[in-house]
Parts: sequence; C-alpha cells; structure tokens
Amino acid sequence: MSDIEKTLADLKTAIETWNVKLVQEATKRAIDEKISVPDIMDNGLGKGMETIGQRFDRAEIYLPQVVAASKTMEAALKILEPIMSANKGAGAKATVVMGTVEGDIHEIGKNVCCAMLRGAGYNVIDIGADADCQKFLDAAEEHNAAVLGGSALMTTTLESQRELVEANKEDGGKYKCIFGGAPCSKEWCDEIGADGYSATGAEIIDLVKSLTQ
Ligand code: B12
Repeated sequence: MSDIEKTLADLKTAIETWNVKLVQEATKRAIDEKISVPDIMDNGLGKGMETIGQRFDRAEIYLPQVVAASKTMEAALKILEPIMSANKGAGAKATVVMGTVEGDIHEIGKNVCCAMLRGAGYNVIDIGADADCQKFLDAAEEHNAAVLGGSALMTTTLESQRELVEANKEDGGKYKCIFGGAPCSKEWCDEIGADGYSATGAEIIDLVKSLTQ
C-alpha cells in the first residue's frame, strides 16, 4: 500500500470509528502529501461516511454513533476549510447560496459541497440547515448570487426543493436552482423544473461552472 493509499484508508477508518484524533492527524498528513481535496473527500472521508450510512440503515449502529461520525467529519472539514478558502476572491467567479432545505437538519453533504465549491474558487454563502425559501432568496439578493443550491436528505423534505423552485419563479426567476442529497435525483430535478442536479460534491463544480459561464 502506498503512503497515499494508507492516508486515504486512515481517513475512511477515522470516520467509521468516529476517531477525531485520527481524522485530524490523517487530514493534516493528506495535505502534506498533496492529496487533492476532491480525493480526500471522495476516496477517504466520504467512503467512511458511506459505511456509516449503510451500517445505520442495517440498524448495526444508532443515532449517537452517526452523530459521533458526523462530528469527526466536521473536525476534518475544519482543517480543510482554510485551504478551500485560500482561493476565495482569487477570481471573479460567481456566488452560490448553499443551504439545507426547510425541515431538514442534515448538513454534512451540503458542507462538503460548500468546501468543494470554495476550493474551486466560487464565493459560497452558507445559510445553514433548515433554511426556508425566503432565507435563500434574501441571501441571494444580498450577495448578488447566481445560483441557489439546496440539499435534502429525506424523502419528506424533497418537497421543500420544489417549493424553492416555485418561490424563485415567483420572485422573477433570477437564480439558477440546483439540488442534491441522497434521495434527490436527476429525474426529480427535471420534474420540479430545477436547473441542475449533481450526485456528488465533486460533480457540483462542473455543474455550477456550466450554469454560470
Ligand atoms: C449523518 C446522518 C444524520 C445526522 C446529521 C448530522 C449533520 N450535522 O448533518 C443526524 C444524526 C443529526 C441525523 C438526524 C436525522 N436523520 Co439522518 N442520516 C444521516 C446519514 C447516516 C448520513 C447522511 C450523510 O451525512 N451522508 C454523507 C454526505 C457526505 O453525503 P450526502 O449528504 O448524500 O451528500 C453528498 C451528495 O448527496 C451531494 N449533495 C448533498 N447536498 C447537495 C446539494 C446540492 C445543491 C448538490 C448539487 C449536491 C448535494 O454531495 C454530497 C457530497 O458528495 C443518513 C443515511 C444515508 N444513507 O444517507 C441518515 C438519513 C438521511 N437520516 C434519516 C432520518 C430519518 C433522520 C432523522 C429524522 C432521525 C430521527 N429519527 O430523528 C433526523 C432528521 C431530523 C430532521 N428534521 O432533519 C433517514 C432519512 C429517511 C428518509 N426517508 O428520507 C436516513 C436516510 C437514514 C435512514 N435510512 O433512515 N441524521
């Protein structure tokens, strides 16, 4: 196993075992080894979170363990954040308002997307979780955004994505609406009249690029 493979494996293990010390050490090591952030996310941390999701689905672990894994993920994102933000303001790239839609408190995927977009040089306004349509529109207006990105992790909160598309239309359709999250799909986005969908944080960069060029 190469050093890089070992680091990615350690990142995955750290999330799976909610080991904050290990995640901090392995994330710093990954940076030293110049592993790209999309690689750190997709082939390290994200893989660990996938396992957590599967184990939770099979009732092998419960909410407290999922929360612990989420906190471990946040500890890693905290270390990666300055690198991501280093690109901030470097160019004249568009502003994206990112939030988790109303009724939904899942933030990890949204945070990953924010980090990826920042890393690619976009100006990201993170309005947090359980954000209603007005909060999206107000933030977009205030920061002169081009894109609204809404994350939903529950089948019940997919409806809030539809509401955001409609609220944007009523407001004059000034912004492109893109969506993601585990229950979201390209078909759903087409059905609700959204402008785009991406399955991962890595793909969101090309999606935003294609909508803002
Ligand atoms: C972590 C987690 C939690 C954590 C969230 C911590 C946090 N700070 O975010 C906690 C423990 C708090 C939690 C709470 C709950 N959860 Co939960 N949770 C999960 C879990 C295990 C993983 C989600 C996750 O973080 N994945 C990792 C990230 C990296 O992946 P991701 O979110 O999919 O994001 C990627 C892509 O989707 C995409 N993406 C994401 N957002 C966006 C946005 C845009 C614009 C784009 C383009 C792309 C994009 O890019 C991301 C990066 O690649 C899932 C299980 C699963 N299999 O998904 C359940 C799950 C989502 N939870 C579920 C439930 C039911 C709940 C609760 C209601 C539980 C309860 N009984 O209280 C509450 C929610 C309350 C509420 N009102 O929201 C269900 C939803 C079921 C359903 N039918 O919809 C799931 C599917 C588990 C299950 N099988 O039952 N949960």
